[in-house]
Amino acid sequence: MTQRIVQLAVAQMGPVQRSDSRDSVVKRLIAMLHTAHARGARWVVFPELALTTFFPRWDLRDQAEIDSFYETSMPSAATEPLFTAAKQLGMGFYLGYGEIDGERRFNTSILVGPDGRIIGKYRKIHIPGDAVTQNSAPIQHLEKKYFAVGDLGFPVWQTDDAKIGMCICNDRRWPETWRVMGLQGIELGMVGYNTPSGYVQWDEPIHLRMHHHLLSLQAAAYQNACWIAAAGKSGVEEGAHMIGGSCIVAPTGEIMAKTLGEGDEVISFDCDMAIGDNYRANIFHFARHRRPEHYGLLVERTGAGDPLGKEPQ
Ligand code: CDT
Repeated sequence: MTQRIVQLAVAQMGPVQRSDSRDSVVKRLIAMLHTAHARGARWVVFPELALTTFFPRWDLRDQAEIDSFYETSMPSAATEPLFTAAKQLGMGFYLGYGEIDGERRFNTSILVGPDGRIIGKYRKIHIPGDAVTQNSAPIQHLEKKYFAVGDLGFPVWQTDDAKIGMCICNDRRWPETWRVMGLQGIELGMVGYNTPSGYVQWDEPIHLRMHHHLLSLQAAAYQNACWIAAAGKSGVEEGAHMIGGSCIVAPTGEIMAKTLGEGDEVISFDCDMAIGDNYRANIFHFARHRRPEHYGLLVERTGAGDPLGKEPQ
C-alpha cells in the first residue's frame, strides 16, 4: 500500500483571559505555527473560539461587549498576520472564531489552504448548554444565547493532501456528525474545542470529561476510518478550568500524539491517509455493509420515543 503522508500539527492553547487583545492572541497562534512548521507540519489545527476567552460562560448584557467577541470579516485586521505567516510558510490551518453574518451569529471554523485561500467554512450545529441563565452560579454554559444552529451541514473538502472535514467541540460527541462526513469519504477530521471541567446543570465526576472527550474521538476515528486532530483551549480561563487532552487519533482508534499540559503546546504526527483505506475496503466498506433501510429512525426521530419491539408472530 502506497503511503500518503499528511504532516499534521495540533496547536493547543492555554487560557485566553477577557482582557487579552486579539493581537496578543494572534501572536501566540503565529508562534505555534512556526513551531509546527519547524517540525515539518503542513497543516495545523487551532481551537474553537481561538481568538477570545470562552465568553458563553457569562450572561453578558452589554451589547458592545458581546459584539467584541465576534469577527465581522475573515481575515480581519487582527488575524491578517496569521494568514500571511501561514501562506509564507506554505501551511494550511483550521481556526475557530465567533462569526457575525448580518443579524446572525455563529460558532464558526474555517479551513485555510497552504496557499492562503479559505477553502471551507463550517458553522457549529450541535450547540450545547442553555439560552438563559439557569441559576445564580457564576459559571454558566450559554452557547444557545450566543449562537444560532449552523446552516452549512457537515461538508468534506477535497484538498490536495486529503479529504478534510470540520466540526466544533460538542459536535464531536455525536456519531451523526462523523457519519455524515464518513459518507463523503472523510480522511482527516479537524475539531477545536473548549470543554469546561464543571457544568452548572450537572455535577458529573470531573475525570469523566477527559474520558468522554477521548472516547468520542477514538470511536469516531475508528468507525469512520479517518484521522482526527483535536485542539483544545485549556487551563484556567477567568477562574474556570477547561480540559487539555488535545490529540491526534489514527483510523485505528489509537491516540498517536497528545498534549502533556494545559498551556500553549504543539503536537505533531506524520499521518498516513492510506491507513484508512484498509478500513474502508474491509470492515467499514460502507457500500457493502451498511443497511440504511434499517436506519430510518435516525432521521424520523430527534428525541427518543417509544420502543418499537413487538413479540414475534
Ligand atoms: N464548547 C463546547 O461545545 N463545550 C461543550 C460543553 C458541554 S457542557 C454544556 C462540550 O461538549 O465539550
